[in-house]
Amino acid sequence: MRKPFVAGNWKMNMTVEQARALVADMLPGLQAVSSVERVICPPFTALMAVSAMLAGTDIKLGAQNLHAKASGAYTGEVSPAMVKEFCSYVIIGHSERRRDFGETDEIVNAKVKAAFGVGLMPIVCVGETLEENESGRTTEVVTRQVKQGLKDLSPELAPALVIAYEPVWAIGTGRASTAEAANQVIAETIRKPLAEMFGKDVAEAVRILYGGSANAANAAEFFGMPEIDGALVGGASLKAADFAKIVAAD
Ligand code: G2H
Repeated sequence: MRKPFVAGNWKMNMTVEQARALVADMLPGLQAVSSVERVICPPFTALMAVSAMLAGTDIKLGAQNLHAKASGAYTGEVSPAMVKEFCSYVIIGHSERRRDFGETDEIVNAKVKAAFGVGLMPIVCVGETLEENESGRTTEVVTRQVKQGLKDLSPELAPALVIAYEPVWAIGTGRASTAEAANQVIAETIRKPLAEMFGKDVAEAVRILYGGSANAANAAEFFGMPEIDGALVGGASLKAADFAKIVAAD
């Protein structure tokens, strides 16, 4: 059985002071649902403050990115070991990073390996754009992202992966995918290639999330689907009551 998983991706929001207030607000609601793995992913600058607030709870911390290299002349970047000082998880290959920062499947692959190298668990994001969706290329694109992004990963590490299926056209638009459509893409273009790469048992162990305008009103529908194990939540994770409701729905 896969443990349900809900992560909040705060993106580039929240100063330290705002982060402290938001976490204080959502903590009681999140602590009430221990059957779900709950992860908060603030910006780097708020990790230390949020980490202190989560100490002694079973709520985990995640970062939104990392650099694949261990150290060196990479101005403005944060290494895997630096992320590991505070976090259990790290989001890798979010579509905003693919689109705005040129992250390729090869870079995603290097980051996934670098994360595992320091004991961080990656939340790997995949998903097709509107144009790819409308031209019938969803299967081809998402399968490629899975196969290239996880290429040559050890089958011993693979069960710890979390994968988020985030159709790009649904992100921040208020226009979520239907639960049925997301379930089908996850089964055919994520779990199936995982089975081909790592075997059926590994494919069955990997948690796969839906992301893209997930909210308190639609979460239960997604979580009712057999292939969907939770959600990666953006906008709605910035509202304490909404995020707690989403967690409670899983
Ligand atoms: C997708 C999601 C979180 P939102 O990016 O990763 O954001 O829920 O705001 O669409």
